Amino acid sequence: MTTKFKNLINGKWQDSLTGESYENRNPANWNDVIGTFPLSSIEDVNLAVKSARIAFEKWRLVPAPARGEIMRKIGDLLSLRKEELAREMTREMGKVLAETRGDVQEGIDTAYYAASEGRRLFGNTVPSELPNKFAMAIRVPIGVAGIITPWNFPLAIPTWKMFPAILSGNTCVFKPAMDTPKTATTLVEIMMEAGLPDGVVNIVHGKGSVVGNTIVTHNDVDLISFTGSTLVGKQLSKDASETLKRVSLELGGKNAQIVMDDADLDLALEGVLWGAFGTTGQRCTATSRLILHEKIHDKFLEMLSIKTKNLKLGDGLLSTSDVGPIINEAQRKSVQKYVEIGIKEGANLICGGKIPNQKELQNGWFHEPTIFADVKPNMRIATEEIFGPVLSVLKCKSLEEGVNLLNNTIYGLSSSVYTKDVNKAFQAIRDIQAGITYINVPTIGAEAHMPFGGVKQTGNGHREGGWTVYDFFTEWKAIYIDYSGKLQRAQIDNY
Ligand code: UN1
Repeated sequence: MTTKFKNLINGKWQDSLTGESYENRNPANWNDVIGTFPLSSIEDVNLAVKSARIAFEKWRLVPAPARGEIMRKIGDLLSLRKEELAREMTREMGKVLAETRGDVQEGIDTAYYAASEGRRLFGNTVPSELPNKFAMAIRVPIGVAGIITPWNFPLAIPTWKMFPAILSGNTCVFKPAMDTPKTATTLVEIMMEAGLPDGVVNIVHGKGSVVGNTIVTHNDVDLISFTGSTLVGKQLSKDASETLKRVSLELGGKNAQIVMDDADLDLALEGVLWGAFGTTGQRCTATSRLILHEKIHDKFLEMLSIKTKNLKLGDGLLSTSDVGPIINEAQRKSVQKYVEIGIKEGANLICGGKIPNQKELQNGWFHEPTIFADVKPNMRIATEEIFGPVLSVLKCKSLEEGVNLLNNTIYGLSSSVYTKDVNKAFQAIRDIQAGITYINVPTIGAEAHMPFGGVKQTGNGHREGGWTVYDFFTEWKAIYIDYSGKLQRAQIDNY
């Protein structure tokens, strides 16, 4: 019997009003059905928003340190269930166990950070320009947050958004990706078990075009935090503008790693393998371009292609697997399309490029790790986000040229430079246009307590993570208290 999962609205697990549902299957073995999930309607979202709105009126009054206590409990429960959650996540979206364990750990780190922020949420006190007058600014919660998340970090990304939102005193309507509803459901169960009052978190499953769109355009939703493609982000931003809600967008990337001629090549090699093929290349922070200094180009490419051919594709639950499947059929088709485009554009396919033919991989959405060399800067495979295991290799003569190539993109999320020369490293840090720059570290591996986000068309200027995300989830209120007992006019009586 297939397990039937539900929405959570106002503390009650319930079917969608439509009664319709969809199946969620394992991408490494599509005969493995994880469960069915509701295909919810506009009306389901309306109920969830209403419940979040009502809950907000009480939740905003709970002291932030008390909200933080619940966050600590959530962190404890996630820690206790880390292994179970990691296995469930691998089954649901394919990445290998080491990575899904990391994903859960990122959620745990975010919970404990939020718990500690409950005793900070600092405001400012400043001197008033008038005597016997006091001035301060405090952070206040905003209201109902719409949380719309992708499948590639099915636990970490929802926690990046919901934990700071809730710690700050907001309530949430959460719409997870259709490919990862199970991990999202377990997360919400844990949040409720930790003691969140009914309605503080609500989960509504279903399509972006129905559930997502209703949240984004809803009059009673005050802010939206979205991670996904640039295409969807642009449309979402337009749709949300009608109600002037606050929107945080975390969108695409075309991240590059530069390897200079003085770099530790073995270290750079490990880095690019992890950056390009970790999560099967399906990260917004994935390394999708490699820029090699001409002096080490041929040697490094040779080392890289040997290692890449040795990567073992397989079910992420097996300890022998290095690289799991792609998330679904449409995404694998899109990767295949880009391989064809690369070949047509005249790039040199040096390894991979195919659907593997091993028997044990035939029921999953696997695709070989793929490398194109001799890629020119304006080819589509050098400029468009592929979101799969495809790496485009370019050549540079100097750091300046390498950085220019790296910056030659509409995106600006993550970036990496391998060099032993400290002067070059600082020059790169200064000139690279990206929200994140790593030196001698691959493009992936952001830590939960640091700002996360990108420049250019990767986002709209907000940051997740660390202390910076609290600027998004709170509003500033300026407060003046005059204890002089008379009318004092600022800018007038003091001059
Ligand atoms: C994403 O790619 O969508 O730095 C998020 C990293 C992870 C988060 C990635 N900690 O790659």
